[in-house]
Amino acid sequence: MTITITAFERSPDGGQGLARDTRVRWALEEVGQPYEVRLVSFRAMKEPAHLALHPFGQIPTYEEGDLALFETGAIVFHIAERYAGLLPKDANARARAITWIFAALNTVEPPILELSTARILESDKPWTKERLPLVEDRVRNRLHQLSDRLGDADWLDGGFSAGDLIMVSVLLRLRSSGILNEFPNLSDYVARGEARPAYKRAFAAQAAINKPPAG
Ligand SMILES: N[C@@H](CCC(=O)N[C@@H](CS)C(=O)NCC(=O)O)C(=O)O
Repeated sequence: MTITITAFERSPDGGQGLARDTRVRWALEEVGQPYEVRLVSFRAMKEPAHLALHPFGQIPTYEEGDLALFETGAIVFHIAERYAGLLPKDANARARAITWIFAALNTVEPPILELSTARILESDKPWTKERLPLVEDRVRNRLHQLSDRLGDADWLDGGFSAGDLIMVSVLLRLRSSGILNEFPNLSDYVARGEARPAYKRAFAAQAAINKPPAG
């Protein structure tokens, strides 16, 4: 059955791989499933055809036969459940790996997104200078806790799992802030994720679409 995902026609990050279709591409590469990509413009994302797939008018979406999904956590979880390679077989280890998907999205990603909002969307506000250190410290607090848990392990719970895939994807968004470098074991963890051949293929595929025009 053909799998089709949606991605930005032109990603605002210019191909740094931070748009969330990269997570889905990565998961599909890890499990060895081919996929097609439908590119959508910002305008098309808010029109009825796309809203029928994604109620919030965002990317990515995922279509497979008569199944249509949105939300990267749900999409990656679905891929990991349907195809082997991203979740352990042992029931308890599987439940823990799934827990890390939720932890990445519900506990680690929110302060990171708040930081992006403060740095990018609110940079011109008079109160941003005062607020930014507070937001950065909220991120640091989470990273301290995550760093303590990871310790010197390669992955969060045994072998690489969908939980690591989402956690690395979430942490990648922090790189430009410099905060990730304050936690060497986390920046090594992210580098390990990026070194995976499946990640490299996913990154290259989205970069190919978002390359700035020549000249
Ligand atoms: N929680 C959603 C977030 C999706 C999301 O924020 N997508 C961004 C691209 S990475 C988007 O479509 N932004 C454009 C918009 O919201 O209009 C998920 O994980 O799938």
